[in-house]
Amino acid sequence: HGEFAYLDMCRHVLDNGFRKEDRTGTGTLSVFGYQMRFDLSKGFPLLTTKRVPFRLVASELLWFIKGDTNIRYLLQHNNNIWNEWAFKNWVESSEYSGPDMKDFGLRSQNDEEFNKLYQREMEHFKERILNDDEFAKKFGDLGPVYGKQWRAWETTSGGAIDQLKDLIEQIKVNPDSRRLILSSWSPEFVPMMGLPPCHTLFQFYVADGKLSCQLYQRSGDIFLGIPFNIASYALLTHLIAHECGLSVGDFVHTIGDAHIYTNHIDQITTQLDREPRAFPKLSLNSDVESVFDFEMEDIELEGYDPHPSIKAPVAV
Ligand code: DHF
Ligand code: TMP
Repeated sequence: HGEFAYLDMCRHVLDNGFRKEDRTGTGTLSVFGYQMRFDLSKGFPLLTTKRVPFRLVASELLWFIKGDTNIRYLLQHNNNIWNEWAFKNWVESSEYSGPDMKDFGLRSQNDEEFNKLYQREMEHFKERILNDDEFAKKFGDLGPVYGKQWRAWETTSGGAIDQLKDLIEQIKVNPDSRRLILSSWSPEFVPMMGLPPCHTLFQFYVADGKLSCQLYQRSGDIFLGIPFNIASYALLTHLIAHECGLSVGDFVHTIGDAHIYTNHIDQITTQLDREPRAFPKLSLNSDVESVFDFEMEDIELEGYDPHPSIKAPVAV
């Protein structure tokens, strides 16, 4: 079963990871350099040993594809996965005058009184992003993150490169190319990003009528981020293959710092006790041709029957 690629990595990091402190103050078990491979023709690699909310994976990917960097689109799709990083900019800005939210990520986990205060501020923040255009423009934007680098990479001459459009074109006209690469890592802009890109660079490859994708992810949160990242790149590969008239090959996932946060160990242990079930199947609306025209209702999963979801706090 394809899911063992992921479960084996969890086991490997639990058994061999170094105890390593990290930016968020949480602490991790970590290894450097790990690779997984998923054969996309054998089913869609959405984990079944816990429920992974596919709707959130898909709306995040469409958000990248649109070139959007503002969380407003995500909130309009009931997707809250990027809220903390926009909220952080807001509460650290000079315009914020509410209760002190310093270290809200850690404090909301350890202090129930503070957590209530934080939840209230976050609700208020979301409401303003959705309803106040000026506010959303200023504080909903995460900076020049994925969407910007994928669709409008700034050049020294003041132009912009649509890396995703160029990549798809190259896959069509030059499928044997060894340069089918998209990079989100722009050293000039990294300091301005809400979070420097975790999925840093990816490459496509065509052989035998099949499209494969390899991702280099510099940093991977094994319990929360990676299940999303696997599904997201699997979906991207399907969308591009669909437009290019190719079938899907492998998704190769290469990770730099692959870590389990110490407050996710119980959750991973629970997950490892479960038997994987059959992967679901992805079904795309055949009336839509271009990757750039897909909407949520054009993307459907069939036969997803996972074990129950497992909650865990995200390290901010
Ligand atoms: N920071 C950290 N520390 N880990 C991450 O995985 C991460 N991912 C980011 C941004 N910053 C990050 C963007 N992607 C969740 C999943 C992906 C993601 C952010 C958050 C997450 O919390 N997933 C929950 C469900 C969330 C929900 O239902 O709203 C899960 O159980 O999968
Ligand atoms: P870092 O910038 O200090 O590496 O922190 C980023 C954290 O977010 C790290 O735990 C990796 C995780 N992450 C993912 O695993 N996947 C993602 O897609 C994103 C955005 C973050």
